[in-house]
Amino acid sequence: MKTACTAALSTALALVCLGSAHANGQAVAPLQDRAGQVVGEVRFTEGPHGLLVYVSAKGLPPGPKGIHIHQVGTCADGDKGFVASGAHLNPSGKKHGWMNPEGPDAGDLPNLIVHADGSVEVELFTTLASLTGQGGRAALLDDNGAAVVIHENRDDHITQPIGGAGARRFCGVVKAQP
Ligand SMILES: [Cu+2]
Repeated sequence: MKTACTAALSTALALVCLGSAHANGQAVAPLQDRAGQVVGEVRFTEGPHGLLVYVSAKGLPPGPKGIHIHQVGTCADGDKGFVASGAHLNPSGKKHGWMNPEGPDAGDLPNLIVHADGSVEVELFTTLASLTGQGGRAALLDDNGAAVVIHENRDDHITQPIGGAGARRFCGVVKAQP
């Protein structure tokens, strides 16, 4: 993409090229457990109307698990349960929950359903977030970054502040991909 864009910059295609580079932005969040072991990853791809969110992880208890985008880009406090990643990404101050009339907040995502072997692989989509503010959507790569957090329990999509999803089990700092 970068090579094609550089070549196109001197042509009338430059604007088209820049638009498409913007739309194809990517970021990755390597997931770690509380002991700092890498247990999977989350990949974000910017689209014209939202973010594709690819999740791959292992070592989780089977069943539904809440997953959210949290507002601070740190996972350095695994020993304390990743509380430093803060609350959900929520610049517009909405209530938590896809099923909440006053929600959802911009960090909300559907639950993961973990297989009996502890693994999960899924592609999600959110129209509420962006990498750098595209479409006026909440930005992951803002001044304090963002982290993806996978919780211990199911998110009921309505209870405040996190749908009863419980402790923070896995965490990944979102980093822009060149
Ligand atoms: Cu959360």
